[in-house]
Amino acid sequence: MPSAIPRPNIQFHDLHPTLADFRHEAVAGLRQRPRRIPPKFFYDERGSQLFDAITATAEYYPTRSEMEILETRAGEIAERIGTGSLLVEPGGGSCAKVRILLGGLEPVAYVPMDISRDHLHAAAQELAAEFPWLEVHAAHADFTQQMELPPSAPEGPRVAFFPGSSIGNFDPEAAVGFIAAVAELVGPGGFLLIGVDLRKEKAVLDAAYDDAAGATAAFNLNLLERMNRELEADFDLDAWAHRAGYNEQMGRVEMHLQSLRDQQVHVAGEVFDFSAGETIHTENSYKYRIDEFQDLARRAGMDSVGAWTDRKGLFSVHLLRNMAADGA
Ligand code: AVI
Repeated sequence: MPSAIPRPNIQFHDLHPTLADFRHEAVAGLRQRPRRIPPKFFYDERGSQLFDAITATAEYYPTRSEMEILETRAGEIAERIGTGSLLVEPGGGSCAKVRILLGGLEPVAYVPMDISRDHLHAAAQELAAEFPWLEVHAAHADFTQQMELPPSAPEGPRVAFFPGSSIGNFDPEAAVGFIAAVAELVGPGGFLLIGVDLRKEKAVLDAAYDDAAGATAAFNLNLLERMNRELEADFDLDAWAHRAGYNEQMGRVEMHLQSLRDQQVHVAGEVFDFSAGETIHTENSYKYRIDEFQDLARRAGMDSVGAWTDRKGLFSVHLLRNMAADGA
C-alpha cells in the first residue's frame, strides 16, 4: 500500500458544466414523431434511487455480473495497466465499483466526474476517508459535453473507467464519438476499462428491463412524475404504462411509456394530445458481441488488450488502449 499522504486527501472542482435543460429538451422531444425524451433525464434524486433498486432485482444481471468480473480479474487488469496512473471515471458519481480496482492499481489520484454535484461530493468524501492514501479530485462536470480534467490533477499515465454498460445508452455512432473523446483524454498509450452488456436471449433481456417487482417500471414512469414536479405537467400516472423489450434486429432493449387512452397533457404551458397506444421513447440500451464492440472501439482509435466475461457469459469488461504514436 502506498505511504499515507497528508490530509485532506480530497479536492472538489467545479468545471462549470452546461446543465442540461430539462424543460427545453422534454418539450422539443414531445413535439417530435415518434416522441422521445433522452434517458439522461431519468436521473434526478428519485430516479437515481430507483436505478439502485433496479440493480438489486433478481432479473437485472448486469451489475452483479460486472462486479463478478472486476472482482475475479482485478489482479490481471492491474498487471496489464501497471501502478501509478491517473484514474478518471466519467459519470463516477457513486465511486462504487472503483473500490475493487484501487488496491491493485494504486493510482496517483482518482478523478470521479459527475453532473450530480451533491451525490458526487458525498460519495467522494466517503471514498477519500476509506482510502486515506488516495488523492481524490472530484470534478463537477458533464462529461457528455466536456471531457476536461481539473487543472490540479497530478500527471501520470491516464486510465479511464466507464463501467455499467452506460456505453449502451449511446447510439453506436455516438458511442464511437464518446470513446474517441476518451482516447483523446487518456492520450497515446492510455487505457479505457469499460463494461459492455452482451447480446443474449430475448427472454433474459425482456425480464431484466421489466422486473416482476416493478422497479424498472417505476424508474421509467418517474420521468412523467419528474415532469409533473418540475415542468408544471399534469400526467395522470394511471393512464400510462411501462413498455420494454429487446429489439433483436437493432441489438437494443427499447424502453417506452405508452398512453393507455386518448388524452391531453399540459407540459410547461404547452398542450400535447396523445392517442391510445401512442408511446414516448425513453431509452435504448445497446447490446454487443465481444468482436462487434472491439470493432466499434477500433473505429474510435482504441485497440483491445483484454476482454473478460462472467461465468454465465452475460456481460463483458474490455480493456482498450489508445495505440496512437506519441505526438500523433
Ligand atoms: C445505466 N444504464 C446502463 C442502464 C441500462 O441497463 O441501460 C439503465 C437502465 N434502464 C433500465 N434499467 C436500467
